[in-house]
Amino acid sequence: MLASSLAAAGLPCLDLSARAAAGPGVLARAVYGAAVRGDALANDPAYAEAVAARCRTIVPEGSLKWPVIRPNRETFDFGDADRIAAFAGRHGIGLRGHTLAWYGGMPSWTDAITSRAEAERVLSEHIERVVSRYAGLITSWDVVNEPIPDAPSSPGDLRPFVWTRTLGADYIPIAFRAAASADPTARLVLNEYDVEFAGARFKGKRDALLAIARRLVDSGVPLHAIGLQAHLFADRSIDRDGLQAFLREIRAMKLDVLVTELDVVDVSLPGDVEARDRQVAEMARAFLSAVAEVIPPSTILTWGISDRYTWVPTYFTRPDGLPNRPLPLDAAMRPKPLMAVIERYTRSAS
Ligand code: 9MR
Repeated sequence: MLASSLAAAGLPCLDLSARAAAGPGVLARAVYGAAVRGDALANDPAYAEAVAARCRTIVPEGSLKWPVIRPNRETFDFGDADRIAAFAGRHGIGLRGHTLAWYGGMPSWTDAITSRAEAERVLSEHIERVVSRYAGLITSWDVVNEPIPDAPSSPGDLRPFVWTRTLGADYIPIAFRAAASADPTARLVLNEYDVEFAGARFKGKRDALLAIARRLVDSGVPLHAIGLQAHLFADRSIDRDGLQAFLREIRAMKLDVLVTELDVVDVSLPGDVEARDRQVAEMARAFLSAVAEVIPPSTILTWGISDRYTWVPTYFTRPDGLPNRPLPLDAAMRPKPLMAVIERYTRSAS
């Protein structure tokens, strides 16, 4: 729907065919992209330039979340998301959607939903409206985001929020089916974090994610890929064996893998910038090499592109007061060692 209105407004639609023709060696590698902020794209030319130059796909960091597009029950506000879609169109960049069913920051009007029938109607209608608006433009959706608690008590444990309260575990297949019916061509992703580390809590997360994926696949629900958010923490270690065993199960289910929110939380690393950037890059390398050995990810996105705009300091400020450096470009848009690591696994934008 939006694709035709962009075309009518004279804005170019996506045409990745020239890029796709780059050659067989290149095709084996992931598409690189980043989460973007609409206000920064509009007001910060250096940032917009970096995104346009380096990304082949982008995802709105917040503009498609429920509190933004559904401030109240009656209103849909697509302003921010449309501006990001127009930016992607102007620059021939692909677009992902994030997210349709997530416990994080649900608007308070949804607290009034108590019956199963109403919940199913509101969730399905929301998804149909949002996904059909961007059908053909947003080619990949984080349909369900972070369904599993931080320390799951069993593989079936789900986060409590409006949809589990009213629909139980069924909210997940309901969401995927609604998304597929609104855009049968979109790739539908189940997205989660804390899947890669060593320790019982993280093994619990992998088991719970596999259980959800299996249930969907076994019942013929349209699930196409697992999104590994990959918010890496420098003070944790990657469980290479555990992660690879998990990925082999994913591969056996014939699902793709995307890295959807890569960054490295650097609170525990030394202040020295060179040493810190090196260790951040090394952490990402350890993770990406473990993943790519089992399933080369089709897409690798970082959660932001430049240290100028990152969620990390909101939760993880450094004890020495220095600015965090979790992303591939520094605050002055200069590439860091993390960018070089990502470039080994991705196709270049140019
Ligand atoms: O980076 C996002 C931040 O700007 C928002 O305030 C926050 C709440 O909507 O969400 C952040 O993004 C999260 C993403 O949606 C899901 N995975 C974890 C991300 C970082 O917290």
